[in-house]
Amino acid sequence: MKLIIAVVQDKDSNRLSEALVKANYRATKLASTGGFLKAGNTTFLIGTEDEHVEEVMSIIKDNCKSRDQLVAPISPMGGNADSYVPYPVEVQVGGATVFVLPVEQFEQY
Ligand code: 2BA
Ligand code: 2BA
Repeated sequence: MKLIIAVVQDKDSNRLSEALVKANYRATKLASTGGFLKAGNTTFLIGTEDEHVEEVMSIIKDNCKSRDQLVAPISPMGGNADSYVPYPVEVQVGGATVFVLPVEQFEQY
């Protein structure tokens, strides 16, 4: 068994959870925050058998889009003036950042 951890954009999270339910996969959604943008994103935990990992990965790929997002200028107030960025910078946020971990034990009580 594997645990798939997928960090996706909030905009894609409903579509992804619907697609997972439709394909009969179980998942847990956690509200999370990106360390860099400090904006909300969604982390999916999906526990599934090894032979289903590929299908889950393609469901994630098909339902999550990468987008450009503007990073607000960093305020010099109370911070280091050297790192002050006076203009918005655009970064590309990926459709999904996915980790696949082995599961040692799985129980449901
Ligand atoms: P939920 O996804 O809200 O599911 C609540 C209950 O609904 C489940 O109880 C199960 O009885 C049923 N259910 C869920 N998905 C289904 C499906 N595709 N078809 C038919 N019935 C379905 P539990 O199995 O005790 O799960 C309780 C909660 O534990 C789940 O809440 C989910 O948040 C988490 N969970 C369960 N299995 C998981 C897995 N393989 N990976 C990640 N999270 C899991
Ligand atoms: P954030 O940390 O808010 O990052 C959003 C986007 O900003 C990233 O998109 C990347 O394009 C850019 N970025 C992040 N850190 C950067 C840095 N130190 N310098 C320059 N640009 C940077 P993605 O790479 O697609 O990541 C989207 C979200 O996935 C991240 O949100 C984070 O929540 C999660 N993530 C990405 N890589 C991760 C990792 N190795 N471990 C844990 N979470 C990760």
